[in-house]
Amino acid sequence: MARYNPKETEPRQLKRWDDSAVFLTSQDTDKPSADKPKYYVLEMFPYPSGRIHMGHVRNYAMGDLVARFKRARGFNVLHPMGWDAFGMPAENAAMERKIHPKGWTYDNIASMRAELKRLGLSIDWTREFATCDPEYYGQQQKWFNALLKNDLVYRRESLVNWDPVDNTVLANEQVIEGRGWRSGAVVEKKKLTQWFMRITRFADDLISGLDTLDRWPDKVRTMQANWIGKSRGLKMIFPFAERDGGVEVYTTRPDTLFGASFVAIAADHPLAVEAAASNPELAAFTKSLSKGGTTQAEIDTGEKLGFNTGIKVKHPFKAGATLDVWVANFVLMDYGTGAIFGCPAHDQRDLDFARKYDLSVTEVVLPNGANPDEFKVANEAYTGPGTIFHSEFLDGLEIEAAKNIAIEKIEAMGLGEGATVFRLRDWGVSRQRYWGCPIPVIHCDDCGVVPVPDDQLPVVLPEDVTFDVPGNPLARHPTWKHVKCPTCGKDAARETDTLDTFVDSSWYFARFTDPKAPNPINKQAADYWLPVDQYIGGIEHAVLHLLYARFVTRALNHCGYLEVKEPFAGLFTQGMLTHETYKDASGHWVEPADVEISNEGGARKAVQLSTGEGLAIGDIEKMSKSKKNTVAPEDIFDTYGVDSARLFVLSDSPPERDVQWSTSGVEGSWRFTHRVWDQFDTLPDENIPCTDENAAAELLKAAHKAVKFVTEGFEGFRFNAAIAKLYEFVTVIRTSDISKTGSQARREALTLLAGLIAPVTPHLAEECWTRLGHDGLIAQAAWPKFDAALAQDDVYVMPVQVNGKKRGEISLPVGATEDQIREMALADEGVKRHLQGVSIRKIIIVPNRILNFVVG
Ligand code: ANZ
Ligand code: ZN
Repeated sequence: MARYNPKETEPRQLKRWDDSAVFLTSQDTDKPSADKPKYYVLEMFPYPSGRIHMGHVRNYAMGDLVARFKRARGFNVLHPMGWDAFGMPAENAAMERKIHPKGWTYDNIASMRAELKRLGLSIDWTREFATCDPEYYGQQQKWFNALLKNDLVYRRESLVNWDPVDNTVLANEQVIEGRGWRSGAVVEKKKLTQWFMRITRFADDLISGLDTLDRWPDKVRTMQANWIGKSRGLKMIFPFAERDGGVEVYTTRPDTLFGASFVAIAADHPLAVEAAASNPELAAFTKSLSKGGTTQAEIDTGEKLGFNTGIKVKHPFKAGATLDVWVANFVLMDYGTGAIFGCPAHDQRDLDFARKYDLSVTEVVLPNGANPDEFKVANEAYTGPGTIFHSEFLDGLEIEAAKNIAIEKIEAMGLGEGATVFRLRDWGVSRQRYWGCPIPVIHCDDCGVVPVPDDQLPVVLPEDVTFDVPGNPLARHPTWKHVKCPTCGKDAARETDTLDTFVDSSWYFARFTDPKAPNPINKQAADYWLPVDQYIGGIEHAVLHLLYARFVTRALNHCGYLEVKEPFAGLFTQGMLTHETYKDASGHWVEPADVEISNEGGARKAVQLSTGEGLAIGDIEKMSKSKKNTVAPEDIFDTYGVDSARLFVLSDSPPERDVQWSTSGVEGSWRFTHRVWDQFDTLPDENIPCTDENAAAELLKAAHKAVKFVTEGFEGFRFNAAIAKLYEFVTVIRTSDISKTGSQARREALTLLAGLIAPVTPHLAEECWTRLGHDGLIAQAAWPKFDAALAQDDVYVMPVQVNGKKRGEISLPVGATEDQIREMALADEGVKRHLQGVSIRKIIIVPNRILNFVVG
């Protein structure tokens, strides 16, 4: 009996797949593999950080399972791979280690490609590209200019987070407690002219499109809807008390107008700028606000600061009453109208502000059941339901009704109109960095912004750049930016901003459909392959990447590049990998590879291998470099083989949940692969006759049930449940007696088993296939079919209810008649007890489902 040796078989099978080019997808979308339906499966492409990690293994193992399964099921499958290769880490490496970002990136790609290839993924590698390839980003520059022409890209001044040490703009996410995430410098607010993509043009469509994505997790759809933040409210004017005109505010709570105690405007609101011009104290105040971040969390939790401008406005409903206009740091210019009315009793930020500056607090929403004479807010605003009070003509109304009446009244007074606004803001895509896609425009003093003509694209990054001083290497390059204007021929300057890397990843799935096309997108190929049927990736991309990709697809659609509007028909977000953590006596984390666990008398103990010291076992946490609780995929592949690693990450928990890596877990998978091989290895060559028809029938029944269960499990992303069934099936095979079943039934069972494991442990499956006597590849074989009659259960369990409450359960033979069902139910002890002393009015039987006695 030969022991299964993955070290020997895995490279051999990889070579067979390579040699026969089985995973290449036809480019020929005219005759797309004859009558096969298409299936596009894609895992979020990796950032080439240097090494693959266990999270990658899980993500790609899932995608590969789906790809192999669908291929076997008769689909024309597209399963490509590429690299999300621009971004800061390459520049950091350049700064810290004096390596060129390009060299660093392509070296990393080379080593990660080798690791991914070792995983045995059924990928069409001829379609591979990196987003830093000029062939890719040059095409991106083409569609960028098409968007510019279609007014979906524009330039404007905006307030940005500016890191004065790194000399760059930071995204909101990169500002941590008011400081730059890299430099630690206090971030400043700076006005810069930036490029934006007009994502807000599609705000409504991006919300309504969510309804069509019925194969997306609800959670992700909700997160996107919240991010886009559609709300109905009112834009209304508070007229100035002493002159014409007024301040326009945006509110979603016009029902609380009688509780207004002040009006507040953003520091960069035109009225604030005007007032500051003649008020040095106010000018100093607004200047001091230009520090600190602008994230929602910072605004909500940060200190509320204000300055009373002395300007007064009239309350629209209260004759003679006026409100002061303040400049406040929690009011943002680029949301709504940049001005609000504050109602401290029912908004926490307003309340914090009112308490700080001693402004009046008037309750206008009375919680249900509260006493109107006693209800007062203290330091917590009341934002719940209730009825309106202290509000004249709104008194006694519910909130929603009061909103409508207030809007009607303001409209009738000519002071405003009901309006819909979105929280979503246009996407700022300018980055003052080197390692990104150059924005393909030229600035000319006479002609303004001139797009680089298509026939002069790509605008390629210069390679002779320096990273020894902070700032943008493109801007300080001696020659690169100096060019002639393409329109008038005068001296002009290239744009030196590059694109946010989220732009690169917002269309790569479309480029994969024809990665060598001379235009950004080969429409025919894209229309054939898109949408992606199954997209798989981490939940951390629930908002940004997935929203940008949905937007760019709409923008490309708008410019005529493709037909679809939604890029991903199905989305699956897999859970993360976790591992126990270990700490030594001095509090340092210790990596699992240096730890031995023993189990003495039921107590788990950890010892550091390199020192022999005892270790403290800590919590199970997401694998991360900082806690050192990672395991290196290469080590696992070397020790247990690729198939065992794939099997473990797919089998341990439901794919949407976290999976805890453990040595004993992967050892279990490793043992299973051996057990499987042993069944094939011991299959006798000579024919052994069947001596017991029943035994053979039992074995085949188990086989066909397994095929049915696994097929449905793979289809429904219940990989772990399907694999559990495979374990069970292998046990049935092992414990069956071949001298009774005969070798023919055993061979049939094993043939089905080989097919079922092929998407999970593909190398092993090929070995088994060869062992069964096939010359070809199982990767090209059809998916096992089950015989419905054999796969059916003989008995099934039916719950029995009395007046809708479950009182018992009965086991029934398949095909039992209603009379038989009733008889069995009446004989059940639990049911009998509940039928005592009552009369049965009606018996409802839903065949195969449930029985209910209605009694009285
Ligand atoms: C008065 C009011 C009373 C408000 C109340 C809330 C509660 P969402 O739902 O997020 O759209 N707001 C409007 N524009 C703002 C800006 N530029 N910067 C900061 N805050 C702004 O939030 C809408 C609410 O956020 C608006 O409704 C406004 O405050 C505030 F009891 O108006 B509200
Ligand atoms: Zn010009």
